[in-house]
Amino acid sequence: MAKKVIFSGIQPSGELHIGNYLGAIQNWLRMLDEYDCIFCIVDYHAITAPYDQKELPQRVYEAAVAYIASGLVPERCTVFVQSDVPEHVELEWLLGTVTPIGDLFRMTQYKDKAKDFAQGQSVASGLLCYPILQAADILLYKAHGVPVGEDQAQHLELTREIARNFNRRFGEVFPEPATMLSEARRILGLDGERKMSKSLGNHIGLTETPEQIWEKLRPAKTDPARVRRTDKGDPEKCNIFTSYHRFFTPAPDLERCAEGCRTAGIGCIDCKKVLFTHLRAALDPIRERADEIRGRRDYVLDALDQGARHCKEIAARTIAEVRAAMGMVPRR
Ligand code: AQP
Repeated sequence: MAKKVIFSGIQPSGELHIGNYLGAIQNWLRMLDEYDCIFCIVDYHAITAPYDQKELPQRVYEAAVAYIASGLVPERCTVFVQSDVPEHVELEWLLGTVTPIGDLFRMTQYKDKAKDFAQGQSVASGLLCYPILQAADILLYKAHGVPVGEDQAQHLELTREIARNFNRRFGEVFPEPATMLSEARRILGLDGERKMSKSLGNHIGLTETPEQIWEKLRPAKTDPARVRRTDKGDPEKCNIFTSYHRFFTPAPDLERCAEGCRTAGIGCIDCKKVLFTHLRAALDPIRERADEIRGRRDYVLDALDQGARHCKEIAARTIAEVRAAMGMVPRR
């Protein structure tokens, strides 16, 4: 029996970070055997926010390197760049005809990201239509599930709504994809206040060196109650514990740090050193592999070409079906 299809993606809007890793990639890696997995580098999405076009090609390349270095290798899944399959944009347009505009304006990501446009600069309509493009990404492959972090749950709800609207109007074409939330639903940044994001400067990069990581980790906020080394704290109020330790540090060390925080038996710097050791155990192999494949440009580009060819075949079939359902039939 054919495996169920899983689709997901990350924007090449900056350096991939441990929020992307815990909220998306780690979850994807667990699905490689059970599902037919398609993972996209969503560059059409990345250009909906202000960006530098000179940097985009390198960002796309680095995202591909990070995917492959994390274990999303072409032998086990399909990795491709969104703009290599322009059918994504055609389907977005077609789905836009069954998407109420009010639904787009109520998306929290739209409201948050619209604020990033400078004062006086009008918000691009592409940002408003972002969730329709995301629905097109998923429905083009008739994906059964979409593994994402919590921030994307609202968009996934809208994707199902769009699929229902389409099916009701034009006949049963699309399955309704399930939201597959990761355990690490929303990793906060080093500021301890906002979601870790590529664009907020509050991230730990997936392929940063140990020196760069420690430089960021050492001064990062902990439980504000722990002003002096002898102050007792609450690990549940410490972002270092709830966002990072919890996911990277295995049981005996995790419990030792939590207890040490409650009793002031361990200082914040020593507690961070424990985390740093486990962070390195997870990230060193990814960085080393990235360093190795970064220079093997043909290997990386071949993987992306192979992915695009596979996706184009599926996309062409779906687009033909959608066009026919909507009355755009071949005239000869
Ligand atoms: N902090 C996070 N915690 C958990 N999951 C996260 N994801 C992103 N940040 C976190 C998950 O990663 C996948 C890809 O996200 P994306 O890069 O396409 O979009 P984003 O969420 O907008 O990522 P950033 O880093 O915040 O990018 P910018 O700064 O460019 O907007 C998704 O599954 C997401 O849930």
